[in-house]
Amino acid sequence: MMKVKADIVKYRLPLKHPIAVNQHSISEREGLILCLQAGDRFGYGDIAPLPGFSRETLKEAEKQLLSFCSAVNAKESLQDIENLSFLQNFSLMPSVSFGIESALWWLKQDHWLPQQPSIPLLQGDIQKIVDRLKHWQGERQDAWQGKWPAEFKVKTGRHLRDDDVFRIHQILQILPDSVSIKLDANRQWSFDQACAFAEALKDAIDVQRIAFVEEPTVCVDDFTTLYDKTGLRFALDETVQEQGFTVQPMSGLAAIIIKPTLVGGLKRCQALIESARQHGIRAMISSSYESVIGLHILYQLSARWIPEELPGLDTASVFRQRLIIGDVSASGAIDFDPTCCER
Ligand code: OSB
Ligand code: MG
Repeated sequence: MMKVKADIVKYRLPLKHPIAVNQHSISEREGLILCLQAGDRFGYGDIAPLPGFSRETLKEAEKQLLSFCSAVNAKESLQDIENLSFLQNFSLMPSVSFGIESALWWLKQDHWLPQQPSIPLLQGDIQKIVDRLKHWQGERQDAWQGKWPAEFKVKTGRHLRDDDVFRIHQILQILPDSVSIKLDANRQWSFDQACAFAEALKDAIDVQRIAFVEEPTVCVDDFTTLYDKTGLRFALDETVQEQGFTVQPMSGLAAIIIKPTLVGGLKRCQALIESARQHGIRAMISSSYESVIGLHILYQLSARWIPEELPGLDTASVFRQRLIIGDVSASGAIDFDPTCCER
């Protein structure tokens, strides 16, 4: 029987520019890495509540994680740990439950799947976006090697309505007809603004090229009304993070977005994906500014669970540091960059 050791590494990662997350502005990302070791095997989990999105704070998450570590260090084997009443209990905070379940999962992996590219996120200045897209096919350094992805993602709702329509119009004019875009309003529109946006959009472009808009307004009941009025399909993201959410078919519902850090453990995420599949609704994994450890887990889970969809994990470029030196090794071990973490 193999004894398992648990400890925690705290990290602090400066961002290249402050980012706005739901009325909060953050200039660095703080989190905890749960490190498990069993003989020569390692397992890591990333616990990083996102201010503005998570209900729990980092301090609260740390407290729960510390009691998990003490429980692990008092147990004899991995089997004992997986049977811990601690893990059966649903009161774990989402970020903690994601961290613990993924560290236990990581410990058991004997190989990694090749990393799929992620859906590119087009953010910020429209002129920069246009330049980037115009040079796309000449771009050879990234995962796309100059090929077009089937979809791009664009954030909306942060600009004036006409501005949003103009931006999307500009983007679609550069993209080949076969490429569509997903929008994300993060509940920033009122219902009237969302309708006005969709109507203006319909005048300018073929609305079928919009795969969906994530969370158009604060009220889920509006989404189907918006679809019935305008034909604009929608996806659920913040709604999926609410406690007790279950997948129910809704007219116009194209996809559910799963952010494991915010939704909770691997088991819950897998059940949501399964249930979306049964209803013929797309499901995709997406990030919430996790470190490269969290992103590695999300890439791997997406490739295993939803091989037919590319994940929405284009968030690594906001960080100034990578947290680890080199890549995750085949044995699962990693080397921390001591300049951004402490044990
Ligand atoms: O609303 O989808 C969001 C990142 C952090 C917090 C919220 C969101 C995001 C993203 C991640 O947009 C990227 C993606 O989903 O493609
Ligand atoms: Mg979203």
